[in-house]
Amino acid sequence: MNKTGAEIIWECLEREGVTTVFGYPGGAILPAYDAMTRSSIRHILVRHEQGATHMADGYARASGDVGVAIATSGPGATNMVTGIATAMMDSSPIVCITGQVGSRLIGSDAFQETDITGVTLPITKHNYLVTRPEEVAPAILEAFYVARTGRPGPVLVDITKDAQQGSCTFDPAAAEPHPPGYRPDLRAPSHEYTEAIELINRAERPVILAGHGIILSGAGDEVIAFAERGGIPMTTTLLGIGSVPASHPLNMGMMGMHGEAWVNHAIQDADLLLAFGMRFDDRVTGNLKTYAPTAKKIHIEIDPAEINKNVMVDVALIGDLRGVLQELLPHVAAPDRGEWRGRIDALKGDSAVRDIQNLPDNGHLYAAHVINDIWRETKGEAIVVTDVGQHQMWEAQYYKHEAPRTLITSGGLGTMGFALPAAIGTKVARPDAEVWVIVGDGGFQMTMCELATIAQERLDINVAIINNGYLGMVRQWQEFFYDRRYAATPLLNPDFAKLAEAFGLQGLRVRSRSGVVPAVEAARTAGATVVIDFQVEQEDSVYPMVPAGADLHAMIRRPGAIVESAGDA
Ligand SMILES: Cc1cc2nc3c(=O)[nH]c(=O)nc-3n(C[C@H](O)[C@H](O)[C@H](O)COP(=O)(O)OP(=O)(O)OC[C@H]3O[C@@H](n4cnc5c(N)ncnc54)[C@H](O)[C@@H]3O)c2cc1C
Ligand SMILES: Cc1ncc(C[n+]2csc(CCOP(=O)(O)OP(=O)(O)O)c2C)c(N)n1
Ligand SMILES: [Mg+2]
Repeated sequence: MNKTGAEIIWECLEREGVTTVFGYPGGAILPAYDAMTRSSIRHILVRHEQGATHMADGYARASGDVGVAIATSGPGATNMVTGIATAMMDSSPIVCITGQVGSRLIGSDAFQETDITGVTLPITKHNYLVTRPEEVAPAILEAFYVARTGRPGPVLVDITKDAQQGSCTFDPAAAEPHPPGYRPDLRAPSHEYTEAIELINRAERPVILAGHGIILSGAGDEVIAFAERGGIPMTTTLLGIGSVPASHPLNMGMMGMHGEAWVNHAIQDADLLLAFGMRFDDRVTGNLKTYAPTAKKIHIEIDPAEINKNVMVDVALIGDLRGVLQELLPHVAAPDRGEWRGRIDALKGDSAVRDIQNLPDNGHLYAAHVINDIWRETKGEAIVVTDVGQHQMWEAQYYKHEAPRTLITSGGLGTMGFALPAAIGTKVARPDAEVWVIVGDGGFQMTMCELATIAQERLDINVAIINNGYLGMVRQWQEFFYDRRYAATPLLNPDFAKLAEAFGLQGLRVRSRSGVVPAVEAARTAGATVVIDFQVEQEDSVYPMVPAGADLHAMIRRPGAIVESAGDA
């Protein structure tokens, strides 16, 4: 059947099961927008193309499906760059479709021409420049295949205006994806399995490092079975939070720069690290020279490029985590590792049961209180989308996630401005879920224009602004490492509650601890978006903290233990 390139775009999206796209129109993508009027797909008009990419990313992280963002050429496409890089760093599957100037104008500095495939080459898993209508279907179908298979990631398809306007016969069957040289299904040789099993069964002090790959692979049950069988304690990365329930007795909490103190000590004392779908980020390892010095390391990972990249490992099992664990599981022995777990418990001391809510109200409102209250009120069942900074770390410490895909956060790129748009994508993917945004006063102002998108789409999202009057995480570094010279970190903020009202949304302001629960309840029952401005302690810091590049066990501890999150080991 004869169709225009523009029509083929929507046919292919429908074929891939896409129901919603996030986008912003402009000249070079106009033919596609015109054809959209004949498609069943819902289009959400964003207020900035960065927002579209974070929405697609949030959609992907919340659902496990591919998220889709659309923009015009030039500034529309370049506005997507931060969102694409964010998705790339965190292995999130999105497809971005951009309009491009007419193929005969390419290279002429035409109006709104940017070489976006050149710009995004290092931050996409793959990208395509499509100049003919015949290439539209193969490129889009292949883009989805590449985005979702193997290690997921962002793929960009740049389509010239004439390729959208021209027609060709459309045969989806002929357009089946065959990317040359792409091998998402590599497997480790069997001797690596034998060596892994020997190391596992011999280990006296093993620790499982539970990463984002568990969520991407859907391997939570296998990881729990593995841990329970071997009596092996687990710790999660930031992006691994939710991969195994926070309440599982073998789950020790988060590792790394702002992880639990006892976890970092356990890693440094371990004789075996089992890295499950995690990539040894520098926030996780600290100084590589002194990282887990006594531990053998087994890395289970889908992307061979990650093996021996940061940490040299003894055994590497390449493949999809779930499949690899299913093969290993029957061979995992169950020696008594009670002594090892007891040693870790001793490191926790009283702090493991400390309950910040029961500390006397000293007139100060701490971010930790707000987040802990949100956790209690939502019974840990909400999907929380965080921005980047101190509030992000406090969320990781104080909101206990029980299920995968319930914490959505930018880990690798640490993109401020991520939360609000990513929450929109999350809510669209999971309309029945309760969605909370936890965002700093700084990051909120980077993408707060998307409140208009929320209003236009009548979405019900709860927004908690942790307003400390500072670019808090940077202020903390200035406090610790730059003699408290607060260069360019104090913020003069707008009235966030009034701002929400200007968008037609409800705004609340909370300054005291007693005001937290009523505001949270009001937001939960409003049936529409409520923005709460929580005015918290301005100069609080996140503890413990491993200074960048320091040894993992060399943590800075809270001077006076008021609301410390980790142990006093
Ligand atoms: C302010 C700030 C502070 C931070 N502090 C910390 C901290 O204290 N602790 C911490 O942990 N992080 C912290 N982070 C986050 C950190 O930067 C990294 O993003 C995070 O550690 C990465 O976690 P990950 O390796 O599990 O996930 P990813 O980076 O997403 O890596 C996942 C890995 O799994 C692999 N994979 C994907 N699919 C599969 C599959 N099917 N099977 C097998 N493998 C698969 C991928 O190839 C990849 O190597 C911080 C970030 C910020 C912004
Ligand atoms: C786009 C972007 N610019 C700069 C930074 C560097 N940075 C990391 S945390 C932070 C401060 C965040 O402040 P705020 O949003 O108020 O959150 P808080 O730390 O106060 O909770 C900054 C500037 C970043 N991560 N992202
Ligand atoms: Mg702040």
